[in-house]
Amino acid sequence: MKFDIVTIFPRTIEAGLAEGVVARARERGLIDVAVHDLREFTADRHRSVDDVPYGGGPGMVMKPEPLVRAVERIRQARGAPRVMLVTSPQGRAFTQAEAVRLSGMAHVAILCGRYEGMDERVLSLVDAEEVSIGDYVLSGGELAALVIVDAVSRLIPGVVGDEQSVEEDSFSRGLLDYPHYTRPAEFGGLRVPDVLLSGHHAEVRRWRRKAALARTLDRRPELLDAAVLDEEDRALLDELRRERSGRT
Ligand code: JAH
Repeated sequence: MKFDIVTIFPRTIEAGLAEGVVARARERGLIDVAVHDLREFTADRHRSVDDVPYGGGPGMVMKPEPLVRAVERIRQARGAPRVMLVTSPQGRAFTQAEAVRLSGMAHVAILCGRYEGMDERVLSLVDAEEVSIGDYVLSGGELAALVIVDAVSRLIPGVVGDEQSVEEDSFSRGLLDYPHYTRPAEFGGLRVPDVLLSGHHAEVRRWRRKAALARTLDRRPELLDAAVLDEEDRALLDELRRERSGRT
């Protein structure tokens, strides 16, 4: 899978790709990430990438010409990306489902916003989709682009060693993950739940499922509306709701 990232901070992107699962995927040729310095597509002697907003007001706006020239270069040199993303707080939510959709694309480009954002005409001219990784303001889209590359790359076969762990990841199942423990069995005065030491695999599965449901109910109850729950899950959830109403 090919990614192209356009940014005024190419070293920030390279630093974020330099280690870990994504770096290994890149070394192994499973993903091909090209990083493009937006200033290389400027035409003036100051290499300007921003300008004052029409209509006045605070801040600066990304100029359209360098962005469109960068996209033209990507198309010539690397082929036409199937999806063009702009990272922005105004975008629709980037979710695990969106990561799955993108992982089926051969080529994705990401334009990183800076300042107050980019000239709105760029979005229609390059046919871009605005995506947001969450409801907070960053200093620019670079960290959001790295988040997208990471979440999408892990879904490409071979990128993560253990396929089962990818399938069982939080959100792949629509629920939060259950608590994890490793040795020693007692630490800081806290014991690992006995059932996990028991070797009763069916009991372990049931405990984990209930713990995942309990966490989701406590922390992200809205996820339960969309989660696909089987009969056992619904019984466990009823049990939890009864336990909770009994205790308060
Ligand atoms: C901030 C341009 N949803 C995360 C996100 C993505 C991009 C930006 N902020 C948050 C951003 C300033 C300028 C983009």
